Amino acid sequence: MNTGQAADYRARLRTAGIFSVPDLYPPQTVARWNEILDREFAEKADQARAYVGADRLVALGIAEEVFSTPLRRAIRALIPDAVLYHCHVYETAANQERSHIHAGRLGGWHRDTETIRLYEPAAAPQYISIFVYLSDVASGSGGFELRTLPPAQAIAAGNRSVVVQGQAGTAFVWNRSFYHRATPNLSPVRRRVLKLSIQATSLPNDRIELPEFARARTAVNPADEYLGFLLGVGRGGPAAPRQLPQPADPATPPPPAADLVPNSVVEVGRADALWHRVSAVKYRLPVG
Ligand SMILES: O=C(O)CCC(=O)C(=O)O
Ligand SMILES: [Fe+2]
Repeated sequence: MNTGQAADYRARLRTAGIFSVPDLYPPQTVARWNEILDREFAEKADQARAYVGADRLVALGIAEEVFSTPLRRAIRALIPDAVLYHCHVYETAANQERSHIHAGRLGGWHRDTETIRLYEPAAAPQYISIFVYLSDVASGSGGFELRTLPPAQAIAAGNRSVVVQGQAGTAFVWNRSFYHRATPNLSPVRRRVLKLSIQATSLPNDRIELPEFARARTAVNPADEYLGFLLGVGRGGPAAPRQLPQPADPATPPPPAADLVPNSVVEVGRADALWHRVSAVKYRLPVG
């Protein structure tokens, strides 16, 4: 394990909450996935939000390429015994004036509920997502936005944020405990994202037992022990204890991180922000 790079990743996720990983995948690899995924999504083009799940990604041979050697190194550096929580590609509708998720309040700004209670500002980030844009995301095309301030401070108008923009293949890692949202996709193109979330094996994980992951586990190449581990093979099983496979090349560093510089500010109404603070107190959430 390259401890310097791991410490750098974690420090970035604790402070700014986000960093990018330049050139994680060759453009031709991303283009090939998209050709395959175009067929998967063709029949779902009328759905406001459409998914291709972990099981399909394994069956289509995409998962094997997604979990490339550099990505495996990055995951091990972030959370050594990581298990997946999300592993899918999703598309969100074009020509929208609102965020595709949690749009009703705070303009879509939220923290992922399951991450809130265990959030500790000084600890290593426990809930992490890795996004790879599979469509080009420019200004107005529904980019992911994250407030670059730790969440112990309640969200307020004028806080700095980053809206991630970039071509298909743009990869970034973010702390799910931070405030974030999807900006409205005003553009005429559906936004396509590969979404992976990871967390330590010991944490509650209601999603890894879903049929999507159960099917992925039966389809994964049994010789690929680390991918099996990520997909939860052996979890809770009575047979062989779940062993974390050793990396073949522990001394090789994971890919370097790069800054994502704040390029926007949070826009929320005063009444919304006040309502949010009050409900945080009511539910004893560590906010405000
Ligand atoms: O689709 C997005 O940009 C944000 C989705 C989101 O809120 C999440 O992944 O937790
Ligand atoms: Fe979220």
